[in-house]
Amino acid sequence: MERKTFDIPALSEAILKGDRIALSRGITLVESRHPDHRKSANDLVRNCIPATGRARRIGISGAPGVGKSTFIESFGKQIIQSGSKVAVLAVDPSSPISKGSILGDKTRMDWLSTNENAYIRPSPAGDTLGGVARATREAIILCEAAGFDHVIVETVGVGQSETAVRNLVDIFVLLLLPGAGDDLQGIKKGIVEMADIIVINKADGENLSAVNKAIGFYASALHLLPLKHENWQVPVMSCSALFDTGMEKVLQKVMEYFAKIGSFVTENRQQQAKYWLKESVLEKLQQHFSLRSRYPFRLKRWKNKWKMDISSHLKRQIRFLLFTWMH
Ligand SMILES: Nc1nc2c(ncn2[C@@H]2O[C@H](COP(=O)(O)OP(=O)(O)OP(=O)(O)O)[C@@H](O)[C@H]2O)c(=O)[nH]1
Ligand SMILES: [Mg+2]
Repeated sequence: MERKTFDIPALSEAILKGDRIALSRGITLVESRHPDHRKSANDLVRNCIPATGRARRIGISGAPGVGKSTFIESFGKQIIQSGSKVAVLAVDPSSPISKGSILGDKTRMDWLSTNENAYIRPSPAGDTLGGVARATREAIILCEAAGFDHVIVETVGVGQSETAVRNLVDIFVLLLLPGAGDDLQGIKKGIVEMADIIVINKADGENLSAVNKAIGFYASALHLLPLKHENWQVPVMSCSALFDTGMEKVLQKVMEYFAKIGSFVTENRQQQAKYWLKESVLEKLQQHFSLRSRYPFRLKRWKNKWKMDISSHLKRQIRFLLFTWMH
C-alpha cells in the first residue's frame, strides 16, 4: 500500500491560517505510528509551536455515562457564545476497539459539530497510553496553532489516563453523579484529589433531591485534603448538561481559576514539560534497549527495511523532545 506523504511547509501554513482540513490531516500525521511519519510530524509540530501557549487547556473527566460529552456540548457552546473558539479532543486508551465514543460524541455534540468555531476530534487510535498521550499533546499544539483558544480534553475517569491528561491540561474538571457519594461511583479516589473543580452533573428531574447531599459529601471530603494552592479551595458545584442549567456558573468558576491561578498555570506547564520530557526519554530509551537486546534480528530487519540508524533516530527524537518541551 502506498504511504501518504505530507508537504510539511504547506500543511503548517494552512494550519496556522486555521484551515480545519489541514488541522485534521496534521492530527492524523501526529497520530501515525509509522516510523516514516515521525520525522514529518516532528517538523510540523516544530513549525506550529511558536504560535501556541496562549490557549486554555481544560480536562474533563468522569465515569462512563456521567455526561462528559453532553457537558462539553453545553460548556463549549457557552465558551463560543462568549466569542472564543473551542477544540475538543478525546482520550480513551481504555477502549481502543470500542469506537463507540465517536458515534456517541457525534450525536451528543450536535451544536458543536456544526459550528464553525468548534472542532471535534475523537480518540486517537493507539494501544499504549504513552502513544495516545503523545498524540494528544501534539494535537493540542496543532489546535492552538490553528487558533483554538480553548482546548478541551475528554477522558474516562477509570484508569491511568487521568494522570496523563492531568499533565496535559491547566485545569481538571471532574464530573460526578448526584447521590452515590459514598462509593465514589467507580472512579479512583486519586482522581478526586486531582480535580480543580468538581461538578455534580444530571442535577435535574428526580435527581434534584440527591444533589445537595452529594455536594455536602464531596465538599466535606475535600476539606480533609490539603489545599493544592493557597488561594484555591476546590469548589463542588452542580449542573444539568442536558438542560443547560448551572453551566454559566461552572464557566465562571473555570475563568476564576485562570484569573486566580494564572501564574501557577505557567509554572504548571513548565513542570508538565519536564514530566513529559522525562517520560518520553524513558520511553525512547526503553524502546531502544528492548529492541537491541531482545530482538536483534528484528532490529536488523527493521533497519534494513527503513534504512534507519536507530542511534541517530534516538538522538533526533531526544533533540526534538528537548526543543518541544523547553519552549
Ligand atoms: N438527565 C440527564 N441526563 C444526562 C445529562 N447529561 C448527560 N445525560 C445523559 O447521559 C447519557 C450519557 O451521556 P454522555 O454525554 O454520552 O456521557 P459520557 O460521560 O460522555 O459517556 P462516555 O463517553 O461513554 O464515557 C446520555 O443518555 C445523556 O443524554 C444531564 O445533565 N441530565
Ligand atoms: Mg463521551
